[in-house]
Amino acid sequence: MTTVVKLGGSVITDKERDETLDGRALDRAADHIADASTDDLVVVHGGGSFGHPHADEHGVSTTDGTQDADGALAIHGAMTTLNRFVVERLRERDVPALPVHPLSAAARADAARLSLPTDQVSTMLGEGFVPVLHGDVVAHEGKGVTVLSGDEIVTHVGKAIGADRIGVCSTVPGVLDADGDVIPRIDAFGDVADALGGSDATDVSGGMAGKVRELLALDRPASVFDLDGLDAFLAGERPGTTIE
Ligand code: IP8
Repeated sequence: MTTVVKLGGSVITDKERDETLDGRALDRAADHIADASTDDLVVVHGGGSFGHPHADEHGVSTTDGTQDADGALAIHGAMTTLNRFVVERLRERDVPALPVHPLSAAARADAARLSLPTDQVSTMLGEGFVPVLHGDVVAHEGKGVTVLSGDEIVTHVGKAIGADRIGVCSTVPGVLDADGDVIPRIDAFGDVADALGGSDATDVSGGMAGKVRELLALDRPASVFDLDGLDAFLAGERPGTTIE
C-alpha cells in the first residue's frame, strides 16, 4: 500500500509570521507519521510562511515567473530550510526520511505540461526510505521559474507512482460549506465554487479552491482533513472530505 500525504504549509508554519515554524503542530504531525504503520509513505509539504512571502515579494506564482536568480534562490532557500526542519523532526522519531528538492529535477514546458521524474521517489520507497518533497520553484519555459505547489506534487507523484491513498492535511477539518460544515464528498468543482473563498494569508498557489481543482483532476479519490484526522487517514480511514 503506497500513501502520499501532504502537510499543508499553513499547518506546520505560523502563517502570520514570516519564516516561523509552528513547532507544536509539526511535532504532532511527525508523531502521527512515526506512529503509523504505513508501508510506503511519501510526505509532501507546502510553503506556509517560508515559501509564500518570498514568492509574493518576487511576483512569482504558479503562473507568473521570474528570471531573477536571486529571487528564485530566495524562494527555494526558504523552502529547503522548511524541508530541513520537517526531515529533522521525522528523523528525531526514527522515520527514515530523506529530502527530495523539485527544483533540481522538475521543469514545466507550459502550464499544463510538468516533467517531474519520480524514479528516485520509487527507489527510495523500495529501499525503505520516506521521501519528503516540498512545494518549490521550478524552471518554466519562457517564464524563468514559477511555483510548483505541494498540491501539484501530490497529484503528479500520486499518479506517477500509482499511490493507493492520497491525503492532504489542512488547517480545517475538510472542505467547508458556507455554514462552516465539512462537505463529506465533492465530485464537481461547480458544486462548491461559491463556498470556496480565498485563503486569509498570502498564498500564491490558490488556497483551498486550487487544492480542490487539483485533487478533482486526479484519477483516484483523495481526502482533505486536519491534524486531528491525520492519524485516522494514516490508519486507512477517510476523515474529512473525500474528493473524487
Ligand atoms: O504551499 C508552494 O507550495 P504550496 C511553495 O503547497 C512555494 O502551495 C514555493 C511558495
